[in-house]
Amino acid sequence: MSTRFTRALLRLPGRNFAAGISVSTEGAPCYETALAQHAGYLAALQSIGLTTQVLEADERFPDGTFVEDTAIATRHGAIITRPGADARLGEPAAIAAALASDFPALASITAPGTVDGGDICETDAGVLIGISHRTNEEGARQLGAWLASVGLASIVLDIRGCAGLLHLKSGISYLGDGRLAVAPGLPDDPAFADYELVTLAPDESYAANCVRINERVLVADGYPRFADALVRLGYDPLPLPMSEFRKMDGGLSCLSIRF
Ligand code: CIR
Repeated sequence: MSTRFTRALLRLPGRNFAAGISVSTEGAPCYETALAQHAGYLAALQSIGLTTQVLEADERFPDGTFVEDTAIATRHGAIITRPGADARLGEPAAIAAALASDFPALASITAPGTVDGGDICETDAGVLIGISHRTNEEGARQLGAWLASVGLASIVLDIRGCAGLLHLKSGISYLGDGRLAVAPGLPDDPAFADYELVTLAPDESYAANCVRINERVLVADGYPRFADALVRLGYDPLPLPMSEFRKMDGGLSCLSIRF
């Protein structure tokens, strides 16, 4: 199952976290609050029973805490990405080193392909790949070929026309049980046809980036209608404060690589 995990890899935010890429108009994040929120996120993963590894911050990469963009770990192996933002191209090296013992046959995306892990959504049926302003068609092609080689079907969606959506998973998350949480305004793509959609209210769309891990669903704190909807569907949401990461266009899934 694509929602069962035993381990997670994280990286601490650095002191220059606020120098990362952001189009948010919510102001600069506070480093100390970001650290505290990151610690809460780590504790949540540990409370679910995951074994965690936390890398030190590397101030060459202010966005380095968003580790999800640098590698895609699937139930059939892992691949190192080539991030679509030039400033982030150096991030995967440390992640590859950290994952090497768990994934001895690590593959990688090569130039001119670009892929951000945030554009990749694994479900029980396969993998959704978003073409975005970070993940290009060549990156999606390389990734699809690698996924096929490890036995995973994939389907590509173009989200470049979706205003305000940095990554595919900024707007959708797999909840397990054939269900996707979906932000309103996403195109009615045939890729979603086989899923039951749980559509969020427009003013709660940030919470569409949630993470099902075993019996829990990590959700951003402060989005009560979505949390209630999850409870009604039988899920056990675990709300976490995310304000400082949201200011840097990041969500819950970005802060870890789960496998
Ligand atoms: C960036 O723009 O690359 C970072 N500031 C945010 C990355 C968020 N990652 C994600 O949604 N997977």
